Amino acid sequence: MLFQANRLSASCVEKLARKEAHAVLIKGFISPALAALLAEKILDQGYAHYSNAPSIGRIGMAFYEAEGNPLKVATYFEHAAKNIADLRDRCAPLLCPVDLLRCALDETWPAGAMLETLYGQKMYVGLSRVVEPGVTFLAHHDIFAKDAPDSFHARSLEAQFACNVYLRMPVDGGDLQVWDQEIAPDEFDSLRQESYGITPEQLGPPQLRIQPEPGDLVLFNSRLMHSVTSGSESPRLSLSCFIGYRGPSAPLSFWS
Ligand SMILES: O=C(O)CCC(=O)C(=O)O
Ligand SMILES: [Fe+2]
Repeated sequence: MLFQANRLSASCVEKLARKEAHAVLIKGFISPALAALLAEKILDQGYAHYSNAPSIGRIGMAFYEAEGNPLKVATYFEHAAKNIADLRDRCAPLLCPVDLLRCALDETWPAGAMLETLYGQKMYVGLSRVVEPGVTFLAHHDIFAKDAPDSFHARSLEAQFACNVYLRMPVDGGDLQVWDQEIAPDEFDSLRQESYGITPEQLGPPQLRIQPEPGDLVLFNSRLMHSVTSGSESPRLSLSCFIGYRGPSAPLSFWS
């Protein structure tokens, strides 16, 4: 089920946590005009590609990319603060939507919302993700404890939500698909083999298909299988992070 709200509130988070909604859509979290200006500024300075999903462009480094490799984990933390500042700088003097998201959730969630800490270090938040026309973002799940299996803190999450602010969308496609299906980590790893994901066809029809527009915010349960359909003509740009949920009286946390 998709829950649509006019603004981000505690009830959006509660609906996801109680599994009453698979996803929450907030239309116009920022204005389409601001989204267009930000997209231009962010892409202006170029971008790289995921080391473990080379068809997808990104600015910043996702924790998922470290794949538990101690040197890569060290690199991730080394660049965390600088990468947060880099997105803010690219947006300046305009508002950085990830900062708005962090404030909005802190203001609405009774226990507050803060940057995630792992191994005693502050994490990075605010990955810019670019999907080129014709590229399908394969079906996958995102589970923090899988990326940091040795961390009690990562394992203590009750739920994990993916959170995306869309800045630029292709002419057609670029839809987010969510399946009402969780696959156990080991089983998914044997299905995907060397790839980061599996073809959406392997899962049958999705439960939800969301066509975000520039400026929209979508939150969804990231443990459910999800994918992005290929788009036409122009690249798709979104700002992406995760929100960690540890129960109704614990702070929410942010990381990428
Ligand atoms: O870009 C999207 O719509 C979703 C991408 C995704 O896989 C995620 O946010 O975890
Ligand atoms: Fe994902």
